[in-house]
Formats: sequence, structure tokens, C-alpha cells
Amino acid sequence: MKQSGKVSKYLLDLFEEVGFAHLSLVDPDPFKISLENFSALIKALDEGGTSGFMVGGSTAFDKEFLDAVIDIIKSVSEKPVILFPGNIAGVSKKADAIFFLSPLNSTNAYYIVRAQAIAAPLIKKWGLEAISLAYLLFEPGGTAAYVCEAQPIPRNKPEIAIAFATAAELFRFDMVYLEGGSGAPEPIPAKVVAAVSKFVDIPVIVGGGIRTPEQAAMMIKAGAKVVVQGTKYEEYLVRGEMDKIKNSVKATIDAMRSIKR
Ligand code: 1GP
Repeated sequence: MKQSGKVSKYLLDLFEEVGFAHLSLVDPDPFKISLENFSALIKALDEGGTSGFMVGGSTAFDKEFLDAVIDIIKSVSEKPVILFPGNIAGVSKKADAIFFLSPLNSTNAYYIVRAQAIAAPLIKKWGLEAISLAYLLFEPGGTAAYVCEAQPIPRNKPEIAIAFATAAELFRFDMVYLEGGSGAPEPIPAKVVAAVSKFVDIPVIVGGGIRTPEQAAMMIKAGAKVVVQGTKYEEYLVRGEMDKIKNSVKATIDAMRSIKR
């Protein structure tokens, strides 16, 4: 991974000093979340020890809502906000960086490179830090795989995951994301994460269906450098169970840390 700006340096320093990063994903979809209690969610995630925030999703693009979400995060936390766009409308200059991502196992050139090409000149003009990310979607696929017309990688085929992740490395992507799908019933099997992490030299991010501290720790043990969680905390927000969020993140990070001790 190249150190291309402040956020990549921040992540690389975390990998070096702590061994991993924990990113909290917020889907700026007004049909999914309301801004009531949203700053309390961010504060709890921050105090629980998350390393930063990813903002993005596959559906409902409301630019004003996206900007409002970023403003709230930045008013509550000093940790970086990284865009995780599902389409062109997921880009905002208010963020600290963008995961400039390509779903390599999509079957549609629009999602692989054409949307990114349309957004790229503006991203460069703004000086928004771009961290290139190969995005690999696994079965059962979920909304992201459906929307970007992916052919999801079978969960029992580490060799296919290795093939795509190695292609990402040879293309000089900064990182590779193994995506199990937001809200997936189970995370990607640890043995797939381990096989990919062992074979490629670029940092591996894992997300989708990671709910328990043990599952998160298992991903770090398997060699992932970043664990992403979204649905679990969004559910607390929707149910108004704000008191549970901070301890839940803290328990997750403690479990991940115990692997590195
Ligand atoms: C989705 O991998 C992320 O892109 C997070 O997944 O919402 O299941 O935590 P969850």
C-alpha cells in the first residue's frame, strides 16, 4: 500500500503499531437511518475505539443527506471519514478520503471502471485523497452484489478469491476488500480470509456479517488488517439502544487486540 496522504498514513501507522484497524460503516440512506441520535451513535463508536468511519452504500443517493452525515461525524469525532461509494453520487469533498473502489468481479463495465472514470477528474481537482481498493463480492452477494451485477465468489473457493486478490495486487491496488455483504447471516469463512491474506502482500479488509467480538478477532487472526462493521451498530441506532454501542465496539476491539498481544 502506498502512503498517498494523511488517511493512508494513519491506517499504515495503525497496522504497524496496533496490528489492525476497525472501521465503522454508515450507510447514508435516509430510508435506513435517521439523523436523530446519529451524533450519539458516532460519539459512542468513537469512544468505544473505532479507528474511523466509512460512509457509503449501494442504494438511495441523497447528496444533501450524505453531506449532513459527514458534517455530523466531523462535528463529533476527529477520526477520518472515508467515502465508500456505490455510485457517482456517493462522492463528496467533505470527506477526508475516498476508497476509490472497483468491484473486480462485477460483470458490468460501468461498475468496474466507467462510473469511476466519470468521477475521477473531480476527485483529483478537489485533492481528495484516493485509496484504491479492489472490492471482491462473495456469496450470498447481498445488495451490493445485486446492484453492481457481480458474479459472487463462492464461499468455499479460496483459490478464486486468491486469483482476484492477486490480480488486484498486480494492478497495484492499495488494498483488497473481501465483502460478505452488508447484514450477511455469516461472515466470510476465516479460512478464505487466511488463504488470501497469506498469498497477497497488500492489506486485506473484511466486512459483511461480522457481529461478535469473536468473529472480528477471528478475521484478525486470519491475517486481515481491517474489520468493517455497519449493520450491528445501525440496528442499535434504529432500536434506540444507544447505551449498548460503546461497550460493544470496545469489546470487539479488545478481542481483536488480544490476538495481537
Ligand atoms: C458492508 O462489509 C460491510 O459493506 C459491513 O457489513 O453491515 O454486515 O456489518 P455489515
